[in-house]
Formats: sequence, structure tokens, C-alpha cells
Amino acid sequence: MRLYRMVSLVIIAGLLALASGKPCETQTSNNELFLSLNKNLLRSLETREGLPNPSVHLALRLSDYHNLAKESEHLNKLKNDLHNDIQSSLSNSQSAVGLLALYTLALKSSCYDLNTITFTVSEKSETLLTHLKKQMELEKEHIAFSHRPLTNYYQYSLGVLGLCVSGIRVNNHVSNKLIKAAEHEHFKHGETESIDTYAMAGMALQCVNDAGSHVQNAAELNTALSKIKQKLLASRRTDGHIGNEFSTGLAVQALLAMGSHVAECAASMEAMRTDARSNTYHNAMAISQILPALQQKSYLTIKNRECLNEDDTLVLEPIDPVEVLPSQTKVSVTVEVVTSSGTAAHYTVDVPKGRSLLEALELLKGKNVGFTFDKETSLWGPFLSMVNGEQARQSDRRYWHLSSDGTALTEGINDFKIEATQTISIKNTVY
Ligand code: B12
Repeated sequence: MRLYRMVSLVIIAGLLALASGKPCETQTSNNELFLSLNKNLLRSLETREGLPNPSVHLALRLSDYHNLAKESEHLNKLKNDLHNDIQSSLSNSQSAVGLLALYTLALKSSCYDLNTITFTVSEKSETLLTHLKKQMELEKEHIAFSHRPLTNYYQYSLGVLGLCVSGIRVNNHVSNKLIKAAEHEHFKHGETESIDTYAMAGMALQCVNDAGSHVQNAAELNTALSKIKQKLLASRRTDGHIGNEFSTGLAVQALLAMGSHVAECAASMEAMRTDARSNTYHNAMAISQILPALQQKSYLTIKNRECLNEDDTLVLEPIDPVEVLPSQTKVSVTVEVVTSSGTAAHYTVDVPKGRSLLEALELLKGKNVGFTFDKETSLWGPFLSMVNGEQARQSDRRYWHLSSDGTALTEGINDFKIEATQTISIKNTVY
């Protein structure tokens, strides 16, 4: 009887170890996974078109492994190319709060002296942090006036975080607007809740809380932080994801920043590792938000970075180019376009299986059947901005919403791959 009980206990313990991600056994394979994600990020610096990505820089700097030469080369690119891009937005009075904040976080993660970075507007040169502060004032006034930021609450949170980790006291009115928005659940992504925004707001407000400068309504700040934490925990799916595959990294970062124990995030960590192994995170921007979380870090840790005694062992071995033969199998894609007036048009195109939605749209455009489109670049890649001559503009709070057979896509036109016959809906939507 006793033997039977012991055998059962051993089996149960074994099963529990399996379910909890086999802590001892997977340590080495986890390290290998971090290294491979880290290398993919490093490779993205070379292959990337468009602007150098401050979020990628941030993730590289927060990692346990480094290639210091490549990171410093990238820092220089940020200081030139990204800097010039932000400068021209500021000169044209366009809101650049999200990029300014990410730039700040990237520079800070490299322990760069932020006071030496300046932008010139109307012949007046002021520091990066002064500009970020001013942009946040404009965003705050816009909320007071029209109940939403000029950009969105994700960028607003990034702004608060950027100032706070740089040791700047965040104006009480600015943080109060974020507290109120969290309280009233104003964090939306299109029509659904934006877990990414709850996470970013959580990190920003936690930083404000830690700085201890928010004495005026500490109670409200604490209530907002608990609300955000609850929201994140309640959005945990049975498979461990918080929100979706792409918000889980930021959500885990936020939970860690808000004092959750690593064990509380174990299922979410495991979900991300499974995703990473099945190549869900092929977009560098996605990896940049996931990798810090997998290494149990959050953007808040930038605050106390010293950049001393860093590892410098990360090397990129050359990879043999793999020749991908185009698939012979074709699938049929029906594209439904619903314009702002509600009129719908349908088109059909045959596409080799495995091609991206972007390639499918290009093939369709080439058929000259009246379908046209245009895109804009962003840190996540190409954003569909115009269809059949109709623009879905941010200034009108509109965008082209993408869905496949009635389900919203969780990736954009470049990353979503066509694997089977389906109907893709592109709908001009208010957000
Ligand atoms: C705000 C937001 C939006 C807003 C952007 C406009 C606005 N001013 O608010 C709206 C509601 C329009 C939007 C739309 C979509 N979004 Co969105 N969005 C975000 C969010 C919360 C913040 C982006 C941001 O401001 N970043 C900060 C600034 C500094 O960076 P940026 O690159 O310059 O920001 C611009 C781009 O990110 C762009 N953008 C926003 N979403 C997407 C999605 C894709 C695929 C691309 C290429 C660009 C893009 O708009 C931003 C503002 O101009 C992120 C969350 C996150 N984790 O990043 C999700 C996020 C980027 N979005 C996502 C998705 C899936 C979409 C949609 C494809 C949803 C759909 N089914 O239609 C569409 C895009 C369709 C298209 N036309 O190409 C995913 C992308 C995942 C992935 N692997 O690609 C994210 C990560 C959310 C998530 N966890 O699922 N989004």
C-alpha cells in the first residue's frame, strides 16, 4: 500500500514538473531560446528597411547578452536617422510623442546623456526631455478638451514612462489624466480592449508611484494600479496568453514591474516560449516587446541602469541563405472592401499558398480590376492606409480594419500569411 502511494506521489510530482515547465531541465533550452531571439533582433538591424527601431534597441540593451559594437553602431543610427525624422515631425507641428518617448528610453538604456540631445523648432533649441514634456502638455490639453489624447493612450503612457525613467517629475495633471482613463476603462484598440495599453499604463504609473512625487492623490494612483493589475490578470486566457500573443510580453513586463512574483507569470512565460519556438514572433517589433519579459525584465529597469561590466559575447554566425521555392498550390482569396459610406465591393485573386496578405493585395492590384491600395511605414511594418482611393486617416479616427472569415486579424498585411482559401474583409472603421 505504502509503495503504491509512493509510486503515485512520484508520478504526480513528475506530472506537476511537466505542467510547470520543467524548471531544471528547461533552463539551458530557455537560454538557447533567449539567445536565438536576441540574435534575430540583432540581425534585424542589418536587414531592416526604414527607420532604425528604438524599441529593438531597448530590448537589445535590456538583454543579458550583448554585441556591444553592433549596439553602439545602432545607437548612432538612432541619433542620426530617427533623430532627423522626429525633428521633421516637430518642425511640422506633428505629434511625435510615442517616438520621442521610445527614443528617450532607447538612449537611456544605453546610459547616454539625455541633456546633450536637442531639437530645434522655430529657431529655438531645446533638449529632448523638454520637448517630450511639452508634447505631453499638448496631449493632456487635448484630453481635457476632447476626452482623448492626440495620439492614443499607449503613446501617452510611453510619454509618462519616458519622462519618469529619466528622473523627470511628471506633472500631476498629466499623470492624473492617465489614472482617470484607466479608472474609466478608456484603453481601446479599435473596438476591443487594449491590453497593450493597460500594460504600458501600468509600467508608467508604477514608475510615478516609485518616484514618490505623486503625493497629491496617492490613493487614486494606487487604485488605478490595482485596477490595471486586476485587468491584466483577468485577461489571462486558459493557454496563458494575456490578451493575445502580441500583448503578453508587455503584460508580463507590467505585472513584474507592479510587483508580481515571477511564479505568477509562469503560464504566460511558457505560452510566449511556445509561441517563440513555433516562430510566431518573426516581426522584430514583436520580439522587442517579448524578450525583456522572457528575461524577467521590464522597461522600468532602465531607470537604474548603469551599463557597467556588460557581457559582450553575442556573435552572429553567418546563416546559409535558404532558398524558398514558391508553392505550386494556389488558394483563392476573396477581398471584400467596405468603404466609409458602407458600400461593399468584392474581388477574387488566386495566390500561391503561404504568401503574405500584402503580396495577395499586390497581385490583385496588378489584375487592374479596380482594386488599389497604399501603405505607410511604421515600427510594426507596412500599415494599410488607403484602399480604392479612400484614406482611413488617423486625424479622422479611422482605419482599415482587417479580418479573415469574420475574425479580426492579429497581424498586419506583411505578417499575415495566406494558408487557405478565405475571405479577407477590409473595412473602413472608426476607432
Ligand atoms: C494604437 C494601436 C492601433 C491604432 C493606431 C492608430 C492610433 N493613432 O491610435 C489602430 C486602432 C488604428 C490600430 C490598428 C490595427 N492594429 Co494596432 N495597435 C495599436 C497599439 C495599441 C499602439 C501602437 C502605437 O501607438 N505605438 C507607438 C508608436 C510610437 O509606434 P508606431 O509604430 O509609430 O505606431 C504606429 C503603428 O504601430 C501603427 N499601427 C498600429 N497598429 C498596427 C498594426 C500593424 C500590423 C502595423 C503594421 C502598424 C500598426 O499605428 C501607430 C500609430 O500611428 C499597438 C500595441 C503594441 N504592442 O505596439 C497595437 C498593435 C500594433 N496593433 C495590432 C494589430 C493587429 C492591428 C490591426 C492589424 C488590427 C486589425 N485586425 O485590423 C490594425 C492595422 C490594420 C492596418 N490598417 O494595417 C497588433 C500587431 C500585432 C502584429 N503581430 O502585427 C498590436 C501589437 C496589438 C496586439 N497586441 O494585437 N492599432
